[in-house]
Amino acid sequence: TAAPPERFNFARHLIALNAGRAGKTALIDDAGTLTYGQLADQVQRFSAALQALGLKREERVLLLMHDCSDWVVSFLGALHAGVVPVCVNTLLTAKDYAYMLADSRAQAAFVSAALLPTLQTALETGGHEVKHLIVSRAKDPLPAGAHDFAALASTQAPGQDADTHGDEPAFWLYSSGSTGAPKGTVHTQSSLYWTAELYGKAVLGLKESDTVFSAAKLFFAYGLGNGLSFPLSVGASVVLMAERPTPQATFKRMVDHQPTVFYGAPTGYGGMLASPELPLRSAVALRLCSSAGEALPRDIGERWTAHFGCQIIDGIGSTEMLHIFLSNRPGDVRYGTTGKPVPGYEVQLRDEDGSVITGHNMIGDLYIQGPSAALLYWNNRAKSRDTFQGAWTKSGDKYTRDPDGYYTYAGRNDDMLKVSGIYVSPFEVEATLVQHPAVLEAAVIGKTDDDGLVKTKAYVVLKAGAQATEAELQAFVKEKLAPYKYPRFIEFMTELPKTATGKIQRFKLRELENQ
Ligand code: 3SK
Repeated sequence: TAAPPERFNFARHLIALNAGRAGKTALIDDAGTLTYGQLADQVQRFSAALQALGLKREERVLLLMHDCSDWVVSFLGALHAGVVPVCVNTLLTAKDYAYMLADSRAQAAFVSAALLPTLQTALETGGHEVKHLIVSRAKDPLPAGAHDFAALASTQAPGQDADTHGDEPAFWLYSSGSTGAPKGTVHTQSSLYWTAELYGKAVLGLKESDTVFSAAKLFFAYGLGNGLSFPLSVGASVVLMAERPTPQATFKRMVDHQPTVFYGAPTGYGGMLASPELPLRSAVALRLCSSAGEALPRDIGERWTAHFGCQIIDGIGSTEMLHIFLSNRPGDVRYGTTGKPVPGYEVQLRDEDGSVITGHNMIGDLYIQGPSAALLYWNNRAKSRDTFQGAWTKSGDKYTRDPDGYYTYAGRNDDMLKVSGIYVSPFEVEATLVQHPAVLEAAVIGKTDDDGLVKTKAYVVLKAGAQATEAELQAFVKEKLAPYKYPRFIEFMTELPKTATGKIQRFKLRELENQ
């Protein structure tokens, strides 16, 4: 694959690439469609509008929006202007956004009208002010001084792009760890190019004739490639959905818009297979499906293929590497494994001493080398050094490799849990549970359900004489943290297993679970 030129702007690159497709549908969202010509026009106008507002190259802007064409225009418009979008999860709390605003020192925020109240709480309570608030798809009058997204873009003539360097910080994604605050992961203009070339084109084989649909939202690294950089790099059409990817909502898009490529996570595939509304094979147009976020259980892959006649390409990526670096291939799928390294990336398994494992079926820590690695974590030198080790990036995952070269997931080497494809820190959930007046102690572990998927389970010891129900504690966590972090199961105990020094023995709880 040819390297991008030294001066490289990903938005400019896409506009040039699709110049001959002005009349072709680029984006289909819940409100309508945008052609490639309209998309290029809106991106260049929005870029000019940002510059007219006084936003400068390298300044950060918060992007907090539900998936729709405005998300794509905001992202590419900012990149075009050299302004750096900080793309954040729409499921978080005002406290989380307050942290991200202050950490990134965002100078503006692009926000969906439905998310404006949460953002306003973050701005009021967090102490970091933005100079401009740009609201997408507002039905009610805007707060004083705020701009309407559509009006703002339409008032400007299309602007000139910032002639950025390919290695210039272009956008951030927040990555969470088992302890500490989320880390602003700084990506370059060229990392989007590399993932589209190495994975979207070379592995998935996306084509101009495809219509793609991703249940994973654009604010996830997985969704950003799936629904933006990959399809727009081949001139394909993209279906965008603002609502939660329930089976019903997903089926509706599959039937109404006939996507040929679908991207999801194992929990979503499991939920769809279990749904009585699962459409017939003849009602959809799927030719290829992709999975990431957590290891795809073999049974789910096999049942999906038996029903729809198309394979699920399971891979693993990371926010740090931007997309998938280890994957199955169309025509070479071994369900139950994560496949082989994606050409253009090198992977190593290392033992506890850091030596590279050359043997087979031995568990090692997974390290990756490739051109889409992030530059660093913002404001966090210690964690940057620990993760970005020269050319190599530590993934935090454990893997084995079989004699045929296929890799199989063997867990995390920290305590992070992946639930429905999203990281959850057990410590954060425990720290929240013990804030409940009835809870003395709590320990959270991953429990594998009947589908082979990991769910959070909390073991809870109540204070003497206190009472609480499972539902009450679940609601308590949902109220304090992003709701997806609530423990799916709670078991009450009289005491937790501990070492002589009082440390909770989580492994004993895991053993209990897997008996
Ligand atoms: O979860 C994954 O495997 C993944 C895939 C692509 C991009 C980002 C991530 C975290």
